[in-house]
Amino acid sequence: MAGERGMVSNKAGVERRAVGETAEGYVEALIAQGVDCLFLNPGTDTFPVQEALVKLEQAGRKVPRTVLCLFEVVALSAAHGYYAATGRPQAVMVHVDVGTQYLGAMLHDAQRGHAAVVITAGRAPYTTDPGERGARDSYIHWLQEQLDQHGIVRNYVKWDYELRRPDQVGEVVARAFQLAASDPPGPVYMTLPRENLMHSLGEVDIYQPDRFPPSRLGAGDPAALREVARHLVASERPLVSTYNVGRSEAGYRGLLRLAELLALPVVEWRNRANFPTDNPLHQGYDVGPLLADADLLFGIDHDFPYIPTRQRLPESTYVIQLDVDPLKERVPLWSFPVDLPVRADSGQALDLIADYAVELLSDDDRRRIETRRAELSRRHERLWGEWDEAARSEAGQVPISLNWLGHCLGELVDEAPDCLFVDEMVTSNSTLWRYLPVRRPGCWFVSGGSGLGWGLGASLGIKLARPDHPVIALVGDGSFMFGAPTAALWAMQVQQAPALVIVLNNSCYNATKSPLVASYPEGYSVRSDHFVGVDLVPPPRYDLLAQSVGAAGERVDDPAELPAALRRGLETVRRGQAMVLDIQLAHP
Ligand SMILES: Cc1ncc(C[n+]2csc(CCOP(=O)(O)OP(=O)(O)O)c2C)c(N)n1
Ligand SMILES: [Mg+2]
Repeated sequence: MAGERGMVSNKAGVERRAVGETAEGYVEALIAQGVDCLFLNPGTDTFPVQEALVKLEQAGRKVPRTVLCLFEVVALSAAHGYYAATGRPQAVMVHVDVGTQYLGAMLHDAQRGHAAVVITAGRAPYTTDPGERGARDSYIHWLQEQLDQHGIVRNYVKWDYELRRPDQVGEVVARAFQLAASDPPGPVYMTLPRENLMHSLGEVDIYQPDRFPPSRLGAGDPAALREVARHLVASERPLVSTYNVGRSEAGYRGLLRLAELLALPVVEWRNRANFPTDNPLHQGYDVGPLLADADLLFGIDHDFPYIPTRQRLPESTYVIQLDVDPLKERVPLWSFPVDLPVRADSGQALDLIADYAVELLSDDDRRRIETRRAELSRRHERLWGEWDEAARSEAGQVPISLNWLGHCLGELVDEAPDCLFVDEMVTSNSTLWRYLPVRRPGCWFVSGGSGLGWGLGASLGIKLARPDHPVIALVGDGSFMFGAPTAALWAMQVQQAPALVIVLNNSCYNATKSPLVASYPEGYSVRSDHFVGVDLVPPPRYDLLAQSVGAAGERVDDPAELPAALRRGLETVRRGQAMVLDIQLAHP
């Protein structure tokens, strides 16, 4: 039956397609999964797939767009960003063990950031039989075979598999996507030995994604949700602490409805756009002051609802954790007391909790809630007022103050509310959050892990996913360099997926310096004002680096020039050119 397309297989949920080699089957399986982008760094193991992409495209198939990434960090962070912006997993393809190694810290970010990504790597050919297509034909094929290539990533991925038989390709790819996207989402890894990729198949079974969908957590146990509602209604001094509720639009809207219904104060550590910053119930970014007095802590999609060595949870505070993974099963020690852990998709659970709460509210409850609403509103006004004043008083400061930068960025967003933000600001984050408004879901993206180098690639992926929105990356100078900027900016230019990259240039690894100062305030480094291993001095010329790949680059050191420079940056990316604005901040 070879030669016909879209034939019925003898297996349920499976369609048979005519293909030449297995590599074509792999591409057909990606097409069936609706993959838009293949983020690729190639090798002598991936060319059968590269050939298949061209062959199928010439046959009129709509194949995934190949995004050549000159460093694997860019490939994986871009796929992560794409998933974060769309909820749709993309494919990453890298070269055997060495390409896998270079995924490095981005794999940690995909794991901790719950990013569904399907990573494939080549695998050294098995055979030396000259009659076998794809067999070993270069010295590297001995060097790049490892005892356990998958062991490099097994700590971080949800599932891994080697394509053992060519005819499995459709089944294995479908399972990879299904498992990656199932709750809680995360990366998966598979290897494709070259002989298998170059094996003549004739036809391949393509598993239809609607018959093999990811499993979803849903709203969770209704009895537990009722219990949450009961505690929230009864609480005198509740506190919501969230990190990630805004990973879905429904989560953002669900929290907004519940918080407004019950006048719940919301403190966020902004991993996503979680809660509108102009809502009077938004209580800023420091959980400490309200936690000290809270009778109820409601953690929602939070990996660290407070830091026990810095912020004290009162003994009597009742703790609820509503989360896709409430006990953090892949974190070896996570010993926050949680009286009521609820495993649920907040995007569905919060609305139900609000429904239950409406049924429970008495007139007395409503009066108490209105008093709380007024108090929280006053606190909100005070916080935002203080921040605004700080920024204005530092307007003329040279080097440029973070508060002033935040203020100017905030004004830019007022003029361009369609901007999407990628945040790898490290120690500048909680200062700049004060000024950067969130007014709608889905406008803010953070890696969710601690592997630096994510921001530039993620910006590329988000821009590819949402071409109509300007993407602004806010990155520390150290983080900028970790992100393989030449590779990332080059890809933005080549793919016409530009971002405005704002480098928070304090010429320092402040995150490494500040704990040293705090822990050794009278130490040798402080007393001699001599610190090793933290200064990026003299700083590289990030603006010139951008220009070397055709992106624009500008250095900004005059605070009065800042608003105009930011506007030029936005205009530049709107015209289609990536741009780096290197903002000169004080050296900490
Ligand atoms: C891949 C990786 N290497 C090293 C670190 C350790 N680290 C954490 S923060 C930091 C410095 C970040 O510098 P920068 O981006 O300039 O932000 P700043 O600390 O100045 O705010 C380093 C090196 C890390 N998190 N990830
Ligand atoms: Mg820095």
